Amino acid sequence: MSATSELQATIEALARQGAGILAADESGPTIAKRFKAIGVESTEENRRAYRSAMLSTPGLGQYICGVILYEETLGQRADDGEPLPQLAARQGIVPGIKVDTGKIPLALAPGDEITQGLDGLAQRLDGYKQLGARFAKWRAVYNIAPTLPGRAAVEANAESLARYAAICQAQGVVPIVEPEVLLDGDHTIARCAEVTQAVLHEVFHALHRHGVVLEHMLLKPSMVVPGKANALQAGPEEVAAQTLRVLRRTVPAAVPSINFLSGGQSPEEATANLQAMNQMGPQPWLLSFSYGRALQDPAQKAWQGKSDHARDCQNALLKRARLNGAASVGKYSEAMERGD
Ligand code: 5MM
Repeated sequence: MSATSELQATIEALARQGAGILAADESGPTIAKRFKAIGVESTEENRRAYRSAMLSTPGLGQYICGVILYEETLGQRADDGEPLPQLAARQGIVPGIKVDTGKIPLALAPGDEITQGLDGLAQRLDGYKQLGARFAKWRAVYNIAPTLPGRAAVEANAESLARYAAICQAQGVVPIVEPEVLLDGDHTIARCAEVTQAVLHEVFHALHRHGVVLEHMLLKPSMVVPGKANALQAGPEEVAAQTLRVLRRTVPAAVPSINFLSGGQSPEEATANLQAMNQMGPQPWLLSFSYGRALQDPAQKAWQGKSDHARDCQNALLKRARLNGAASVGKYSEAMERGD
């Protein structure tokens, strides 16, 4: 198959109405933090057991079209020996892989960060493809403060995102481009809108410079929200209106699907915000989810590291997947929270 046909087939599977992406690509330190919160030690076996339980959830493929895995998970197996990427694919869930290697401080730009991982990326993608990965993800992070993010950080991260996306497409791997504007701080929603708009402008300029085919990529942005330390928080209608205004100004209609990250919103908030956006009339792109915490938090609380809680863990995950699937087509209502 040519790289173009591979990209087309993968994008069709990922831009599926009523479904979204499960972000299960927590790196070592992040999954250790999540496990610590439920009193579980982050051993390789615990990580395998948990991620295997999630991917074995009966019926998950109805609402989840793709899963972003961490490198370790790509090589792990379910209890019956089936490789986890194969288990996902059998459920109708396309396996993907986080390919950035994390962020570091941007030199000479205090408070700004840059994401690494471009060296040897083409070769790594070859290996990941052999293990079943068909799409990839790279996350750039932007802190908001009165003077942040600086121009250099906005430009450098856009350039890295675009180079990553171009390398992926050359290898027949669909890139998810994830510019995350963090919600830490006491800034207003207007300031978040200003920063998000500047970031997305720069990202799409860079994608154009590098010849990235917009039809064969997904965007994973943060929603436009006030800083979490701001006393004036925003409801779903305001979040939806502000987010859509920024997206309509910056994201070309050729991008098939926008899959939001949850960024620290509660599971219910993330679902309600997505629902509000999908209620605001037709948009040029699908508006769906690629949540990590907003899908997994209730599942982790139910699991508690105990194998006899695997079914509760799966039920909790399936519930959030189903509700977000409904929100991605504007059919979620708060009353659905009370169902099983
Ligand atoms: C699942 O978390 C992902 C990995 O984070 P680290 O590399 O920091 O360990 C993260 O990239 C995730 O895909 C996105 O931030 C979306 O997750 P949330 O929890 O924000 O929805």
